[in-house]
Amino acid sequence: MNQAIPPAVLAQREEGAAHPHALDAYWMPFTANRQFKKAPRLLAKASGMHFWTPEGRQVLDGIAGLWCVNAGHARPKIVEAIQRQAAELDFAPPFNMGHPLAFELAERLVQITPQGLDKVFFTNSGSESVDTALKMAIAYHRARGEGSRTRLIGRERGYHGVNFGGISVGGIVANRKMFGTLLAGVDHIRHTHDLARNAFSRGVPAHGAELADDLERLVALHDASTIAAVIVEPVAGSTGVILPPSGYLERLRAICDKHGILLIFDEVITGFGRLGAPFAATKFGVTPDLMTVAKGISNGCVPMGAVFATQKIHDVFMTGPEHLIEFFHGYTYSAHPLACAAALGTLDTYAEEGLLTRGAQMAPYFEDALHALKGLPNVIDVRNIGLVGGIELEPLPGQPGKRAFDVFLECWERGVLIRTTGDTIALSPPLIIEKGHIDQLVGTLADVLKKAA
Ligand code: PXG
Repeated sequence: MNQAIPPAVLAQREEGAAHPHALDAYWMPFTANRQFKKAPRLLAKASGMHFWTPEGRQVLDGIAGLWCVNAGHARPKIVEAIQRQAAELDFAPPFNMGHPLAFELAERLVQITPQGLDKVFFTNSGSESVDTALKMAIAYHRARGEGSRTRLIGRERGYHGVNFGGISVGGIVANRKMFGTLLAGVDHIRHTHDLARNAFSRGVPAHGAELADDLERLVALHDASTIAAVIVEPVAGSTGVILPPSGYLERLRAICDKHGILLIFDEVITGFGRLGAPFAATKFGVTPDLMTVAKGISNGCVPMGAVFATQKIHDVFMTGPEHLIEFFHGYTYSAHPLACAAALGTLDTYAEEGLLTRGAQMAPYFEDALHALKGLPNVIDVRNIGLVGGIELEPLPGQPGKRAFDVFLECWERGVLIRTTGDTIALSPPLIIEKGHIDQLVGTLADVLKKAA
């Protein structure tokens, strides 16, 4: 066999085996590769609230991995479920075939989703969920006989993953600079970030519900008959922890209803207990027509995402000859058995420990700890909801993002993992967090902010 492999390739492989920690081959996602490879930050083990480096240094996880490990790391029920499933049924084709766990998981999920969201379509990530939901919205209108509704509306500063649909409805400048013209027929309403009126709000800010009326402006411009859907994150995470102003989501819902536009909530980070309720939709009492999730659905242990749809949307597809595919979409790994097993273990863990609402109990303590950072050098805003925190810093002149990134590096040195986006520090700890962890997390941050001044 080896004879078929060119000697140069073999030599390279031997080199790789001789240097298992060589960093060259791996092109890292959303990372400053050259900077990282000069001073790598490696994680080798995780349990509960902590990571450990290969050298055995303990690091407190202040961001639930990446907003996903909501039940904490290496939870026994989830680990066992994955192990068992790998030996039992490693893969089953999801097209034309099914396996029992997929159906069981779907039934379990719709028990905790907001009422009305009764159908589940499985994907493997948040990005895939978003593009699936956008396609569903367009196809729904077409199936109803309103094929002119193809326009998609997002929001400035929105983040909806990295696929072409998601970056088109998203409102991130870097995507527009790097990836060309994106999807046609997309427009955006204004974002709701308003430091002048809302800085240091506790929970949802008071000002800005009227920003939902921006949708009326786009309806006046494009006409409702061309608009399929509006997609927003109920609470935006990736672009700096931006909360919906009081009354904003209700108003958006009302305007969508008035014009027959579908409302999509992207709950990839807000789903599964992050805000102290099972979903943001539950928390705010506003139910979308479609809801995208990922991350916490499987506690981040095996990639998985999903789109929830109303019965009404689903049923519009269920016409025509019964032998034909109703929704021409799906992934090889939709409802992967390992992901389903992980998700069922995750739901059990959430239920047993009350994690989908535990954030509400811990939120007042978290809020007080965060708002004690007010007055520290360069802190221009503190925002919080459930177990999400945002601390916005005054940018260094001419070097946006640098001040917050330096804080990230120093926290890492001190054994605390945080996340930064621009000059905002984002905190989203596992929902099993205890008060002592909050003290360590925010205390370390306070020390670093004082030292960095
Ligand atoms: N929608 C939202 C609202 C997200 O937050 C995605 C879609 C895409 O999910 P996938 O699974 O395709 O990555 C996300 C992802 C951060 C950060 O630092 C957040 C995400 C991803 C990476 C970093 O805030 N969210």
